[in-house]
Amino acid sequence: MAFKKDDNFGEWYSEVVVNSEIIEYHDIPGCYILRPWVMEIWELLKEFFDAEIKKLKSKSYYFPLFVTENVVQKKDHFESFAPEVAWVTKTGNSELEAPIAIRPTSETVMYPYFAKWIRSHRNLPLRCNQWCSVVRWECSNPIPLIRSREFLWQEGHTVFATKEESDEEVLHILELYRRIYEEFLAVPVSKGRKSEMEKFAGGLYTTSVEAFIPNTGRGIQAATSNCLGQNFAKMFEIFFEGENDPTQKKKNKKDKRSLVWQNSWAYTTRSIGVMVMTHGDDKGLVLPPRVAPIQVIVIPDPLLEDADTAAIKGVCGTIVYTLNQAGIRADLDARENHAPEWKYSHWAMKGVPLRIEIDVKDLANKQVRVVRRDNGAKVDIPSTDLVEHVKVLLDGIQDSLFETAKQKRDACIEVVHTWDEFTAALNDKKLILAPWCEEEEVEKDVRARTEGDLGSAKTLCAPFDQPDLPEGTVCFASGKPAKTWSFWGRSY
Ligand code: 87F
Repeated sequence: MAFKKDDNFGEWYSEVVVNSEIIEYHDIPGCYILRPWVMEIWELLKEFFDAEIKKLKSKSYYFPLFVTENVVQKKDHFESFAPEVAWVTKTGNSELEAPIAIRPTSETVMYPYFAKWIRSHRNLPLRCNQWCSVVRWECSNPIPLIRSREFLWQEGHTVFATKEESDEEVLHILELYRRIYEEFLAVPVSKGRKSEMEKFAGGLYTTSVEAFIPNTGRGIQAATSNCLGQNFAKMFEIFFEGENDPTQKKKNKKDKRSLVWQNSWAYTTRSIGVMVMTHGDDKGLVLPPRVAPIQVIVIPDPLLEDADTAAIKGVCGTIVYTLNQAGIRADLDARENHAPEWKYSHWAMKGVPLRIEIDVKDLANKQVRVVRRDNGAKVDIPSTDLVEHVKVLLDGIQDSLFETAKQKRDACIEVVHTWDEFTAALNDKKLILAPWCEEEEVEKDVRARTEGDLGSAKTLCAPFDQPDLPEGTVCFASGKPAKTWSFWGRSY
């Protein structure tokens, strides 16, 4: 590695994602090739999340990549996003009569069909999820996995008869997102509610999990779960005929139909970028065991004589087999064109949590040497109870990566009460927790007053986990009575 994480974080990140073989740059700026090492991580996350939402009776769909023109432009809510929409204007040599948009998100593709499919309360809830890629032609500086012009995500779109069901699901999904980050990627996040300025404009309210990158002092939206209320139902005329329920609000007195309640929620391959930024070090990637495509790499050590070679390779093969049988993702690197030291740094670069080395001496002692990627600790373990030891080590690495990341993140949180404390903390790359009046004008004003080369400060979320807000506490920016504690900072 030519760059160090603490010296030049941006260059370090670009180097890590390429050298660890997760990303290759493409000739179109902002577009990247996702190689097997990152696709396997994505698939492990997908396996967990897909199984969880299927327990909630979510069904898989696939809607077209293309959106007609009027559908993107007529809806006010998407107007602000318009500059990021990519268009197809030509097929072969002929101009299209009407340009076709490439989906930046699928509301306008899906909801006309929801209106068609939903007739009565018997059609509800409708729970739809698709795994796909979307295109947002961003012009700000792209970062692999973090801000790319095409990215992979899941988008869930659900429809309910009541607000209660909708509210409950928003939080259930948000908890799944927290688990993806904290239990799989070992990245600490805060659950909370987005401000009026930062929420999805088309919806009623937006909840999110927010992560923080200490090196750059930037917050990053890690995933969102939106309650859309009935806004889209009105726009797309999605009604259902209920049972005779006098409490249900009707469009008009004669109308037996009610508007549906909707949610939408998504997380993307950005999650893996956040994980790389959080745990990576000057030797490369550091993977949490639960998402590591290979959890244990077994490397035979220098071979002296033919007899030793065969014996060592044999033992290595048996170890891999035994670990695999126990459900551990282990693999053997038996390549003869590379020295063991080369293999050590290769697998360190790729972030494999544990490496097992075996040499002649180990062979004789019926033991193996196990080396941790996260802290370099080495232990000699009897071959006989390897499986148990490896399981304990992998769990230990998973916990320790999370704890270390959480300590680093927590050390960045700064509670401020005044504007001066706020700007000082911002310059200090802190994750700021401040009492706020929750007025949109004040957030606009904070953005304007902090504008500069690094971008302006904005709210990340109002964490659900609120500290005490004593009577009389005032907003750090406006001096008006504070309504909530909110996280502020620069962000990705
Ligand atoms: C960019 C271009 C066009 C974000 C965009 O949060 C439209 C959009 O609608 C856009 N960038 N958004 C908001 C996406 C909202 C919503 N979509 C479904 C979600 C969850 C998944």
